[in-house]
Amino acid sequence: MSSGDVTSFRARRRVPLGFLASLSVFLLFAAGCSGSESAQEEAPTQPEGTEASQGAEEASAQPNILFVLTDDLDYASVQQMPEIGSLLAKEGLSFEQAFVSHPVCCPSRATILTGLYDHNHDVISNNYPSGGFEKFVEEGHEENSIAVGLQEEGYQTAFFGKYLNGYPGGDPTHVPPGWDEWYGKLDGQKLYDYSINENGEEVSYGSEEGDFFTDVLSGQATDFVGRAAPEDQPFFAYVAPTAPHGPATPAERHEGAFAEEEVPRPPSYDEEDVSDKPSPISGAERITEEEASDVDDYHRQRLESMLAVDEMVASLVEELEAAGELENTYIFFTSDNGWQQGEHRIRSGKNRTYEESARVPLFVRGPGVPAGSQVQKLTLNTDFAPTFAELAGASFPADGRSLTPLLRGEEPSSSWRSSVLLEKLPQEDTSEEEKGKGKAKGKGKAKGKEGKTGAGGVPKAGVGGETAFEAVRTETHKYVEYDNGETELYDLEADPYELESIHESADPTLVEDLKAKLEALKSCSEEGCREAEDAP
Ligand SMILES: [Ca+2]
Ligand SMILES: [Ca+2]
Repeated sequence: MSSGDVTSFRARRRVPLGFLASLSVFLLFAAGCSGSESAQEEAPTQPEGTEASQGAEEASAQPNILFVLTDDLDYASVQQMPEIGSLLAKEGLSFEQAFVSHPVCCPSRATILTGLYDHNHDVISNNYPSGGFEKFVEEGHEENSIAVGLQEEGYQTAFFGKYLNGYPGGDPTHVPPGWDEWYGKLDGQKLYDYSINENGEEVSYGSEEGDFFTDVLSGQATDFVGRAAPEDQPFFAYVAPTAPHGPATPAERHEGAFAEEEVPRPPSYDEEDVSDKPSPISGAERITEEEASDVDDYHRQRLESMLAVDEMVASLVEELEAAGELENTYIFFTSDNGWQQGEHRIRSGKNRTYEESARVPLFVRGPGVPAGSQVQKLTLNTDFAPTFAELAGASFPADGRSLTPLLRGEEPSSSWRSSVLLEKLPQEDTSEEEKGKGKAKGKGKAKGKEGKTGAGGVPKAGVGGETAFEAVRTETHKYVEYDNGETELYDLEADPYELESIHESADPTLVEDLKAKLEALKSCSEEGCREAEDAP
């Protein structure tokens, strides 16, 4: 992609990208030096042919990056995945306070690709004109995504799975700039009878067992890793399954695997007293037995649908190991948003400020990453792009920050953030996903394979439309301002399940302090965001 194709707004953002680093890579390649081991500018030049043996011990200057992004996976559910547990959590870091700023698909994915908060990337919902794929294109983000940045740094880049809601717009052969290989899923969330845009060619899949999307995705991603890992050129693979998002169809071999499972019942499940809560939660009915059964059914489906993702992770790790590149690869595993399943009487859904929506799983393993450790520092989905850039030896202008000091198990030299902004800005349109929230989805499709259990699809939310919000989540508190003027405040140390909003009874000094923090974050940009997040 030449810089002439870039809009001026984004072109401005591109300038600081580490072009010197990529120049040095180019010169080293041109001089016949072998690849990524030699790319670190200050490292002594390695004699040719030593990479394979060294790769097992330390990261090269440009390690491979494998990013696995699930869809609507909540923190509690991932703990039940055996391979992810043993291969990622036990072998890497678990980020225990990982959040997404706007807990819904498209805005979160736009944040991941740009490193920007919603108020800066302006893709604020799943649907055009306030959001969606077309808005992302219109804003010029495709030409300036982290993929473009990494490609410019010498990475071989590949995309697999769910891109942005509304993709591909009018052109099912559209391949965004920045990707050397592209396997973009078409036909929304369907796991049978869908197509994939495979490097500009629309390929259809049917309804046989072998067409199950997560398995097809796993095959394509594993194949790429098998081809790319032995090469000197480092790779960046973005692998985005649609599980466990509705219709949450399990692979046939996994049906019934969680037959005995029930949704966790934390104290916030079917919250006894919601009089402390803003509307519409304060008007929500208690969860009936029948509804609880639907919520449990759907939870089982979600867990079962995740098992194919769990196997995919094992397949990718195995392929990296076989190529001798496992110790030269950072593997990130996370989700675009969390999921409500009965907490605060919300039977299903996301796009809320509550922990179940905004908190996501995040595991990272890779060279120098302490195995089996936990990080309690606040991280956000704005951090991925700058982290990937720094791992590649470059920088990327973003609202977030690089997680690399945390990946090394170090205390960051400068201060770390003590707060993050959660934001759902007012929008003129309502997304299909939100409209559909009250309906059961995924019934009887694809010869009965999709959503065939019980009620079929997503349980009704049981709670009315969601109000726009801006909120600050600190290490100890969450303060929310809703678009309709209501507020909400939790002391997360005393009340981790968010059972009692203290917005009326809290010390006014505390409220003023949180208000000021939120004001500073609402319209922040880049360094301004980091300063606002770091404020004590
Ligand atoms: Ca999602
Ligand atoms: Ca309550």
